[in-house]
Amino acid sequence: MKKVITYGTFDLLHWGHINLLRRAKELGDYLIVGLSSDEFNQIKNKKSYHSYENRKMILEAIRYVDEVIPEHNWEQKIEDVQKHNIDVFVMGDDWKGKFDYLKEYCEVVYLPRTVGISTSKIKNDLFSVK
Ligand code: C2G
Repeated sequence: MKKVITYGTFDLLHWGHINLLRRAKELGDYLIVGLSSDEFNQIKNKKSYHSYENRKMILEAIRYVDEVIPEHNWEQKIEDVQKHNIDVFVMGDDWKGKFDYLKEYCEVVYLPRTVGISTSKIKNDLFSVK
């Protein structure tokens, strides 16, 4: 079984996230998502609208996602890759190059980001709606 992992906050889930998850799953048979905890979001300087538990519930309802694990820090990826016997690590290409150190442990794939949608765009567009 070819195992894939990806990480993120996945708040205000949108079609760009789904595009990423779909393509990540196409690279293997089993997709794990390392979901940023509420505390780690603070370290990432990201405020998520939905709590970790609710973001986890939403992700677990997606057909492409097989398992959700917590992402607590920047340093856990090597351990996660080894512990879960990961074959492929996937991220959107806004992270291109940032996780190349994982090439020692698994394949590293950066997929093109979906243009035209982002959580911050959703927030900005909603905020400007009168
Ligand atoms: N993404 C995408 N297209 C978009 C928006 C997001 O492909 N229009 C991808 C991102 O590149 C990322 C994933 O969807 O691979 C999740 O996005 P975020 O929740 O914004 O993830 P981020 O905050 O970048 O966290 O350790 C890694 C970090 O946890 C990544």
